[in-house]
Amino acid sequence: MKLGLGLYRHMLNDEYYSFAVQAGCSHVVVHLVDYFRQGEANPSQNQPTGDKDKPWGIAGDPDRLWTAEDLIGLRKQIEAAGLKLEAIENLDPAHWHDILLDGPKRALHIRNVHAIVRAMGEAGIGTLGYNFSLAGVCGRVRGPFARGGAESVGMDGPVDTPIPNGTVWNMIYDVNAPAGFLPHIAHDVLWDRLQRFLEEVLPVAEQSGVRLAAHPDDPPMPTMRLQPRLVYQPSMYQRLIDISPSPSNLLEFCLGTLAEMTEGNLYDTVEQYSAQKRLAYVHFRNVHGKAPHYYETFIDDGDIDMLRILAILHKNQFDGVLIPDHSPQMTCSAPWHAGMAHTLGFMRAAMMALDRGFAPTGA
Ligand SMILES: [Mn+2]
Repeated sequence: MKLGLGLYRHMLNDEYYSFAVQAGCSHVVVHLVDYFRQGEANPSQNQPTGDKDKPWGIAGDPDRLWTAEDLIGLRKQIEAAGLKLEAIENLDPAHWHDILLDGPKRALHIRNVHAIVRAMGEAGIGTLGYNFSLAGVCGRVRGPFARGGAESVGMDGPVDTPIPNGTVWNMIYDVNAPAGFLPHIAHDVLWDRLQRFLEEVLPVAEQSGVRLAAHPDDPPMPTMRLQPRLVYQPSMYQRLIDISPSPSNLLEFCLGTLAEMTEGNLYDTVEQYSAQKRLAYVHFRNVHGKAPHYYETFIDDGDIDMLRILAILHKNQFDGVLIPDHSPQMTCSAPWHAGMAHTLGFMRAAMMALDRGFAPTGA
């Protein structure tokens, strides 16, 4: 297993690459979507949070796709810093909103995703994380929930405010959209949209040597903002996998989100999907509680026995990348860095112990 760090778009520079190397990382996962653009409720030195029903920010330029040239430049910069570029996490709503919404630009947006996947293949970037969701990561609150009063993110109940027109995936893709709200759709309608997306994109992904990696719905609720969600219980990941046996149909395996789900046993879930070799990479995060009442914790302080998780991954010979996902903000002048350094130190120690044969009980 390999240690990685997820970096937001504004962190893609030598200062953050040095930080990752210093913390013992060999890999990075990059976000190219600027979640924080004009998002007043969304501080950039934290994970993107927005407010309970305020979006992260404004999506990118619909006409400016990520090109092979852009991506080759990024990969070279990261390699020059001594790291490997493992994955790009998330598509920009500006480039694919009508795939999610089944809107009039759907065919164009499928071509957009094909172009991005081909560019990634050309640049030698092998994994694209995505999150097939209308409401996106939304409806959460911030507060001093974690150990010692550290600022963390959580949920304090369902969020049923409707999604305004021009917004999807918690970002605004059309600032001039007419007043009104997204019409409600049924779960199976959204499953059908995902299936069509995979059927049209997986062949190009395979040809390009790119793996698609699906994040579960965060927070994992049957609906958020009156719209259905797809993977909100552990068993629903199997439905996604069963859509296609393609080697490019994989998971962005988020432990925190899986632990927030109300059904199933997390250790059985990790066993089930890692034994099938369907994990592209892992979000290594801990939480306390279950949706819709949970909060994110320090890595050593939540409901999940992270050592037991690592032992299961090790047993099933997972050799991919683990990244911290999120951490509470530590009280100091660099809250994000301190939280990440704490998490990475824990992960590195746990991985070293496992390599030396220390096995946690219960694995
Ligand atoms: Mn995650």
